Amino acid sequence: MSGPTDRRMFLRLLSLGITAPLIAACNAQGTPGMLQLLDLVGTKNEKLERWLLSRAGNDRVKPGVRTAGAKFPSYFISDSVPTWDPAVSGAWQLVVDGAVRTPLRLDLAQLQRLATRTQTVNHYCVEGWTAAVKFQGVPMSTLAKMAQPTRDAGFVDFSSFDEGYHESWDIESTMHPQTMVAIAKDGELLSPRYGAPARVHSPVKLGYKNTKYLTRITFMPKANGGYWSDLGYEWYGGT
Ligand SMILES: Nc1nc2c(c(=O)[nH]1)N[C@H]1C(S)=C(S)[C@@H](COP(=O)(O)O)O[C@H]1N2
Ligand SMILES: [Mo]
Repeated sequence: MSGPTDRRMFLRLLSLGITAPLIAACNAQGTPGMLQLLDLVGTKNEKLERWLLSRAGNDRVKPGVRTAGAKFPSYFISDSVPTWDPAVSGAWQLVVDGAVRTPLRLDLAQLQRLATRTQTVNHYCVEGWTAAVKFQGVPMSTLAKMAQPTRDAGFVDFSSFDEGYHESWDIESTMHPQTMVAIAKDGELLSPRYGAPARVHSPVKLGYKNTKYLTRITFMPKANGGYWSDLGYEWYGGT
């Protein structure tokens, strides 16, 4: 760490405590000193976060809070809205593979038939905003039941067609009842802004762990980082 900015940041971190949103994560980057510090805080934090997850019930939106609807922010790392073009790439499919007994290839119609869950939950972006959002989708536990992960599959990577954006997760968060592959928001199929045709969503992870423009779910014996995680944000990223 060096310089007055890092020092001020450090003091602010101390005063905020370790679970507060640290620095703008969606589109800004910290100085190298900041990132090292975040890494340190991250490792210490992970144990606590895992414990919190093991004790947590389901996320609930406070009574009276309305869903953000079209005001829900929209992020992607590509220069323009990532859009799947079947003429270029063929029909979109979601692949489930890796450490599983039954690899899957599902098209949107199949996912629609499996999309039994609708939930209004909070979305927590590390940048500091939280919004209520209504998603419909396939519980991750349903997909896992179909694919049958092997015993050593302690982690899952969610990857996308948005410039290779991906994030890997621990299996416990993946199997949380509120973790889903969402295909619809506010009763309509996802629009490209929000990650069409399918995206991960769960209130147990910070926004950046929720890969949009999903193409592949890979079960793995080891974590393999992620887009923001590799840039210094905490890998676990639990709420
Ligand atoms: N493919 C992809 N997924 C992504 C991102 C992204 O840039 N590309 N941004 C992440 C971040 S930082 C957040 S807060 C949420 C935002 O979801 P929204 O755009 O539907 O609000 O998506 C996450 N998933
Ligand atoms: Mo975010």
